[in-house]
Amino acid sequence: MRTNWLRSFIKTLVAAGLLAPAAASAAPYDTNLVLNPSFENVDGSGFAADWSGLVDTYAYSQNYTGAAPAGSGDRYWFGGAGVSGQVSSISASQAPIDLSANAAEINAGRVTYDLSAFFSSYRLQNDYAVVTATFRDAGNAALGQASVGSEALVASLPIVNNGTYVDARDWASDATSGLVPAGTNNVLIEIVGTKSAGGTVVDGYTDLIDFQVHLNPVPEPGTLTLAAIGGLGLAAWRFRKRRA
Ligand SMILES: [Ca+2]
Ligand SMILES: [Ca+2]
Repeated sequence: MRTNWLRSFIKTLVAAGLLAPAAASAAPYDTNLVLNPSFENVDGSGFAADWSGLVDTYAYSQNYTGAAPAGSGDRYWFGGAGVSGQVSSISASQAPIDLSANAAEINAGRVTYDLSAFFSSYRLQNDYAVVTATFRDAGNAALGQASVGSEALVASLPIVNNGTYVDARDWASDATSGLVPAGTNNVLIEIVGTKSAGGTVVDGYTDLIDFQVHLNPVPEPGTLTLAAIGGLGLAAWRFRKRRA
């Protein structure tokens, strides 16, 4: 009974405009929107929180790679068990980043993104990870995609002696940026790790995944007007000079 009374009271307040119904809050600009982006939040088995699909991580202390990137903590995503003798891929993703409350700025063409991550692999195997951001509309249909990481990137990584292996792979970052497509409602972040036919485990290593959106300023009409006036003045001066 008490709950019913409270519910009708809240309804009355909403109807009277005294209480706004809960609305999605805008995603913050200039901050990493990926949850557990460094895979440091793990359970006792090394499974990364906030990710679904393949959630296995390795510790840098296992010494499978070159030196850890700055600020990368203790762990990274590695890919997981594959199938011996076969090319195989494995993936992880997380709950989509909600940009529905940023729609006005996105549709005005004022929102850009940055996507970056670090990558490495197991020795000379060239297993690799790709991190993808898919821009989706309110019905979750893809409007566009951005990705970092590739087989070519991993193959180009320096080979170093890390004290355990003479042929360990270094880490390197990859980054891309662009305009958030008009109509974007949410962004799905996904990792796909792929291994070649050699080996068994998928060793497409990635860490420090970073996806940010940035709000660009509206051009100031005052500045444009002054520039236009300046340009007109110059044109008039040139015209006079030519006639003189
Ligand atoms: Ca990490
Ligand atoms: Ca492998």
